[in-house]
Amino acid sequence: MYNISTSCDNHLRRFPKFLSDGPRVKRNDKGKRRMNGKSYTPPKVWTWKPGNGGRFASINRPTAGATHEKALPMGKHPLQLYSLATPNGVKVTVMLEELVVLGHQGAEYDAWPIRINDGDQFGNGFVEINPNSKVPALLDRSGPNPIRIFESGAILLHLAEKFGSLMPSDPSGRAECLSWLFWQMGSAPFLGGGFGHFYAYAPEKIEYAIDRYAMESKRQLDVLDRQLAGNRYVSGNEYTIADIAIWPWYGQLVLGELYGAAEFLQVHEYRNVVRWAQEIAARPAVKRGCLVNRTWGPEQLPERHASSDFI
Ligand SMILES: N[C@@H](CCC(=O)N[C@@H](CS)C(=O)NCC(=O)O)C(=O)O
Repeated sequence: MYNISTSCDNHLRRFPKFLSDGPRVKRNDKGKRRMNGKSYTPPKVWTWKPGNGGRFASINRPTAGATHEKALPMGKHPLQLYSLATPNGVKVTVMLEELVVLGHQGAEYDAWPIRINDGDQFGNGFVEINPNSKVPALLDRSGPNPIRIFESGAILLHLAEKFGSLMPSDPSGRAECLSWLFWQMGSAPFLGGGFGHFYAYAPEKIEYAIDRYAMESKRQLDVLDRQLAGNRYVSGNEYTIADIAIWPWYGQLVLGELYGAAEFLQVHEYRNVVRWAQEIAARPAVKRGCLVNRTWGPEQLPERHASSDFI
């Protein structure tokens, strides 16, 4: 049993290994790296230098596929989730907790942690359900044949359609909801892989990269702020999978929970986004969803098998 009284904390800030300093290497083998102010001329052919990925060096590599044998655990519910409480993982646990709150018994699920810092995403069992080796991934065993679903947006859509919930059914509402869902899928990599990486994780601060992605992140926040000026939720007056997808990234950002960048990006200026983010953070299912598969910090719930796992 775990207490869920606190709100979602910054997922990445709590990963001790993500926060360890990356190497400050200086390489001149053919191409020159731009380290500590020196310019970089790419060589003719790029080669992988293990260890030069800064804070993510231990899990980044240029090839796909399994690196080791590791079977996935299996629980009793039809839905088996393999994930971690990162922003992409939280989308799915929030969705499932919302469905349970709505009374969908079939949405009860077993959630298993995939410890991405330890390389669990490269075990053969996980790679079978997500060839892209990233959390979250879902196995739906409710039909005659198990269905695997990877990519958080695809999982949200699968669950919304399966339970007929959290996505409008009229063509116009559905189109608006899906447009924002896919907006998130396309936009967040600029915030996470672009801004977050260069601002918080890269082994050196590169002004060009930080400027470029800070500008784009602020533009995206402005897109959301304008949309939320006239709408309670992102795709209208209904809470949908668009909100569930967008909140763990942009909601957490304006609540000061991502990358320690609230002041740098002056997130308080996006008042409609802040209002929306606070409203969503207060939802009981969101609080629970943020806790599931959390393997760090004072409150953890690495596995979830029943609603009674929460206090
Ligand atoms: N587009 C994917 C992104 C998933 C993703 O990037 N997951 C990260 C954690 S938030 C991950 O598993 N990283 C491990 C790795 O890159 O090896 C989705 O939305 O599901």
